Amino acid sequence: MSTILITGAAGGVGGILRPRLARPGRTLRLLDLAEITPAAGEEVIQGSVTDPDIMLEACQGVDAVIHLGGISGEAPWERILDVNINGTYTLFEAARRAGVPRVVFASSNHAVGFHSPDDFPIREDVTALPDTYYGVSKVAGEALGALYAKRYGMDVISIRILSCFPEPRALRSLSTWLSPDDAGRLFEACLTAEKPGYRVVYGVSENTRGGWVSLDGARELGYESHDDAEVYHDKLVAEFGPIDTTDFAFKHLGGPFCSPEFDADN
Ligand code: 15L
Repeated sequence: MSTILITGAAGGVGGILRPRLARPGRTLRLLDLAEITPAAGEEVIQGSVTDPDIMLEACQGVDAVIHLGGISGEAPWERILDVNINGTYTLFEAARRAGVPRVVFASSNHAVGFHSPDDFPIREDVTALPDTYYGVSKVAGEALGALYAKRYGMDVISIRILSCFPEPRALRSLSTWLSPDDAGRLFEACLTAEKPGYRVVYGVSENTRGGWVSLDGARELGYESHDDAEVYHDKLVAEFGPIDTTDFAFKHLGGPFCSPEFDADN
């Protein structure tokens, strides 16, 4: 019997993971500001990751937390600071106080988004080069994870997710797509790997046009990709035109997030 708390469960990645992490005898406790209709094996807490009382209640009796909660793109600094950085601190502190042994943190490629193709495949231990305030919040979340792992002995895995959507959405995602089923396999590996300690891994499928980031860390945890964005190649080229690797989207790992014009409205 195990209970897994998923914060931000009403979001895109939450919706992808819920059916894929459901198991007999496992409870998925779903937390979000938005209303969620629970399926079998699920329970719901409506509230904010920034609320210490709600987070402490949500962490009671939990075997692992998947922390997806927060703003999933660029936003004004004050909002990023409150929701993503303070919210992630609040989650880790509540998990520690409730004795939760493991946290899987949804970090992002945008924590290291300014690395360029010269650095490909980007390794798990590269210098943080965030491309946005959002990316800074993911660096901060990874740092909090390291602190809580080393100081309090929690197992913490930060997954630098590339592009996790039902289907690849742009030419860049032919290289960066994390398919829904591969996401399920990766998060399950992070939940079940024995004594991982503190780890940083990348979350991406084994795409034909991939190789932008290392998959060594994820594979060490038992992840195996079965999917490849290439099956969407013709559809995307028909929609967006031929791939031009001199385009800005291909200059850095973080793609459009690296543009000085990229802001909260993008
Ligand atoms: C992310 O971190 C975002 O949450 C997601 O919406 C995508 O923009 C993704 O990165 C990406 O880089 O494709």
